[in-house]
Amino acid sequence: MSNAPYSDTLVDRLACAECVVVSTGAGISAESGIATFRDPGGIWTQFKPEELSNVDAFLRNPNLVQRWFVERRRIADNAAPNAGHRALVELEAMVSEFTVITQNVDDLHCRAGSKNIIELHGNLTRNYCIDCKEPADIVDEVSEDTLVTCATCSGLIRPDVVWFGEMLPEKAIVDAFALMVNVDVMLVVGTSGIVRPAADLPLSARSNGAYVAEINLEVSEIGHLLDETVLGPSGTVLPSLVEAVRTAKEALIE
Ligand code: BV8
Ligand code: ZN
Repeated sequence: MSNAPYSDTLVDRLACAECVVVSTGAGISAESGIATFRDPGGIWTQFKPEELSNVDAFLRNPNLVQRWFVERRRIADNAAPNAGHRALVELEAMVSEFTVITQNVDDLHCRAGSKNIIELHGNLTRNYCIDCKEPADIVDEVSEDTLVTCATCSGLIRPDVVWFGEMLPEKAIVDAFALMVNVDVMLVVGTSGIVRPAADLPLSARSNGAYVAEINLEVSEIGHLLDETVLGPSGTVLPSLVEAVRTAKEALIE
């Protein structure tokens, strides 16, 4: 057994897998400098989800929520994909059926070059009008005494992200659960496993016979229900794991 933080089983299962799914949360972007939600200093520790990421909060104080999302998009735009995001691009090239399912709204998987992405909670780079649903251009600045409104109907502009209490995009959640039927190996990277229905996906995969391993700094809320917890930062663990899978795949061919 090497001194790697992951098991030989995980490497072998990934090397032989036809269908691999990687589900990611805020933790995979932490090493890009984007604060997570629930870690000390995380986004929510400054605000409560009910304060900002829900429709009532937005209608109650649209300027605050618009300013908060413009700030979060600025942070995401100034961040770069890290070695963890890039390792998933390499893994995608090695596996016949590969999908990243992300809870993140920072667009970093797309910018890293991942091709097959399901965005469960939307994307900060898109905005729309709450009344006519027209897509709206992003704005770089919202001052305290203005509101960003729709050029077509003057409705309020909101980010295209899923707020608490809102349904996830229908196609995203249907496609995600459909993948859980035949997935061979699922990696769950950098998520506390608290937010549903995203946290139900790995459990569904496991009940269908997949090998499910999480990569996290600690055991998540669902870690005890998975096959393996790999402890370590995803920006270090993922590149090492993908290299080990590449070596194992080469050995299979020899
Ligand atoms: C819905 C976009 C249904 C906005 C977000 C049961 C079923 C259905 C719903 C519910 C349910 N129980 C409760 C609910 C309600 C709610 C929910 O889940 N609440 C939680 C808090 C209990 N769910 C919803 O409201 C969902 N809607 O299901 O509607 C419905 C039914 C009928 C009618 C109407 C509706 C919508 C949920 C989506 C909310 N939107 N984001 C925004 O960004 O502002 S959620 C938000 O949290 C982000 O998307 C984020 O990704 C997500 C989850 O957090 P994590 O990604 O896990 O991040 P976190 O900080 O928590 O954890 C980071 C982890 O990384 C940690 O474990 C840490 O150890 C690790 N880490 C840190 N650094 C590293 C690392 N790991 C590796 N390497 C590192 N370097
Ligand atoms: Zn409009």
